[in-house]
Amino acid sequence: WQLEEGLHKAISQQELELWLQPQVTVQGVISGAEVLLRWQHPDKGMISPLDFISVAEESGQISAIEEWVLEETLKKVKSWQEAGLPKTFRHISINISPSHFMQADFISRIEPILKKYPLDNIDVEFEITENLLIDNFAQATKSMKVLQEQGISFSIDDFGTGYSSLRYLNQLPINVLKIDRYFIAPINTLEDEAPIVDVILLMAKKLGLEVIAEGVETEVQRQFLAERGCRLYQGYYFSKPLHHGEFYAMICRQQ
Ligand code: G
Ligand code: G
Ligand code: MN
Ligand code: NA
Repeated sequence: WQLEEGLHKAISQQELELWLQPQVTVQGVISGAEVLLRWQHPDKGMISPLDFISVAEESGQISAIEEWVLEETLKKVKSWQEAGLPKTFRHISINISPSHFMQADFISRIEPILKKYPLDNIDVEFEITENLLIDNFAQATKSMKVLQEQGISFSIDDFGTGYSSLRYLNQLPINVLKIDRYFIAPINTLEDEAPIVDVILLMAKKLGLEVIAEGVETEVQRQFLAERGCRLYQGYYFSKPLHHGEFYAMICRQQ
């Protein structure tokens, strides 16, 4: 079967689903979520974005998919706000593929979606990668500044695993560094050493950036990070990504 053709159908026949993974504060409150796309294929079952995002990038369907993700996310959060959403829920982040971000009409296609669903008191954050910034510094800078004026904030996904140029950190409107789970996974005891994690936390503090640790799977890891001043976590220890309906039920229960 042809994944690329199937993907075309997935968009038009609403086989794509929003799943969300909670982001949790040091006080144990869900303050935000990352949107993670799922493809529920009628015959093949659930297909992971790992298997179809790269195909969508190559076939040019990534922009249609991520525009859908953005619009559905804003629509959903708006409806949650109307139905009642805890005030502690403050931000939602969406992954943006570099090949989508760098398209010439990216901004002109995103703007109407943002205007259509303005959200009060909730930050909309785009997760981008270091490589996007380094490969396209000038154009990415321009786009980020325009989007920042529309209220978008930015996080660097998988921080520490891309090319390491640091100049973008204080020249671009970046709000959050997401420490890649690769650096969290080896932490087994409170006595372990994690020099890269220490350096990222120190650098973020100096630059006034927030940090989210990704891939937090154990209480030891959570505590290790908390002791070093990291106050936001995402990972299986708190929750796997949940279907949007299940996520909303969970956040309402927490209240
Ligand atoms: O949980 P997980 O299997 O959801 O995600 C696998 C990978 O797919 C992750 O790297 C995640 O960032 C990526 N991903 C999930 N949703 C999207 C999306 O909407 N756009 C892009 N570009 N990547 C996504
Ligand atoms: O690349 P990005 O960081 O956007 O992708 C998030 C990916 O990490 C998703 O595939 C998500 O399901 C996965 N993930 C989230 N929490 C954990 C975790 O605690 N452990 C592991 N191994 N993967 C996780
Ligand atoms: Mn991400
Ligand atoms: Na990541």
